[in-house]
Amino acid sequence: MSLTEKDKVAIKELWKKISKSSDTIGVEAVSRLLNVYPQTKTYFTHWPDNKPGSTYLKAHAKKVMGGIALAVVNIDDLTGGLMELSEKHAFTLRVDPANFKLLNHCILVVISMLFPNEFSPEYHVAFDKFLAGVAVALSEKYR
Ligand code: HEG
Repeated sequence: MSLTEKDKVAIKELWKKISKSSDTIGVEAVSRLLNVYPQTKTYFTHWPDNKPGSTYLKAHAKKVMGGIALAVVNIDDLTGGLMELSEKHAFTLRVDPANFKLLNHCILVVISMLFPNEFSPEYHVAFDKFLAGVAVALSEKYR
């Protein structure tokens, strides 16, 4: 499922509108991930606090959204652009790649919640496809 030129334009346009709220999107999405899919909490047991106000959660959310920003920049080569991150998640962090889809879902929910007017059906479809591509790219090094 590759991104069309039209998808790429939509993704970049949407990112331009929402990236200034990147920190908020990240904290909301990661908090939701831990609450809605509590099994994901097993990866963060080394944090003294995993509540939405947690500095650990905030710092992690910032890194995750930095990864999304990196993916937008590397939209023409997600696999190459996210290679290092994929390696890290596969071999150092040992995150089950099924979890990427769970976080993607939370990110979409949060964008629609924070940007009810901007997040059109066209942007929604394109960004959903983009996040699926990010998940595939992050899963690349597992095989
Ligand atoms: Mg991952 C660290 C990006 C999903 C678990 N994640 C990181 C880091 C980045 C990142 C940039 C910092 C890496 C470093 O230290 O160099 N993560 C990232 C993206 C996505 C994602 C872009 C999906 C869009 N991560 C994800 C999911 C889980 C997870 C779904 C588990 C449920 N990530 C994870 C853990 C760490 C990172 C456990 C280390 C956190 C820490 O030590 O505090």
